[in-house]
Amino acid sequence: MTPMITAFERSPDRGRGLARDMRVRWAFEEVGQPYDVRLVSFAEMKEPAHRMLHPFGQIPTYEEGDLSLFESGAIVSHIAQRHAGLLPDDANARSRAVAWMFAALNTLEPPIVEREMARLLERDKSWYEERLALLEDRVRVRLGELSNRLGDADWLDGAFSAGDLLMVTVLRRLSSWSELANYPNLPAYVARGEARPAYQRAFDAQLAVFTAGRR
Ligand SMILES: N[C@@H](CCC(=O)N[C@@H](CS)C(=O)NCC(=O)O)C(=O)O
Repeated sequence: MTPMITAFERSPDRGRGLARDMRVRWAFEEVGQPYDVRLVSFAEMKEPAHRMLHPFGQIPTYEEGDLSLFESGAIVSHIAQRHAGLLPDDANARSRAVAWMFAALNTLEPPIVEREMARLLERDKSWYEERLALLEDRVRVRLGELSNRLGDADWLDGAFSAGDLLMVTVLRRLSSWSELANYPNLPAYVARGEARPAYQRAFDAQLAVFTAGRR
């Protein structure tokens, strides 16, 4: 049975691969699993039918047979556990890769998204500049720590894993901020991820949704 995921009918990022279906598409492409996509509008995401799949009324969701999942990390984890290619065979190495998946979503993504949200929603507040400086410092701390750990390695722990897949998608959220360039191994790391053929197929597929919707 072909798994079905949901994605934005009209992605606010105009198909730049920042919506979280991108990481799920990339995981499918890495393991060679075909998938179908159901596009949903913002209104549909808040309808009871969609909330049965996703309690928070968001994308992406995953359906296969009688299994339905939400949370991009849980979906990538499911794909990585069902197929070879995204998690090492060695039990300890596998657990370390899972640790990097959590690090991407729990330690890096929150301050990055917090900064994004402030820029989107709080610009008119009297305290905006002060708060933004604080949020940006928090992101810088994490980038410095990640950069130190990555050093001159290609990937976070040996071979490319689901941990790298999630970390690259999280770091890509910073692409419109020049800060990443201050940690030169990080843009290079992101570029290595983006150069993977599986990434490119996933990117093209989600961009095609946006381009088709413009006609
Ligand atoms: N933690 C969730 C976040 C999901 C999320 O924020 N999805 C966004 C798209 S990237 C969304 O559906 N936004 C629309 C909304 O919240 O109304 C995950 O990783 O799947």
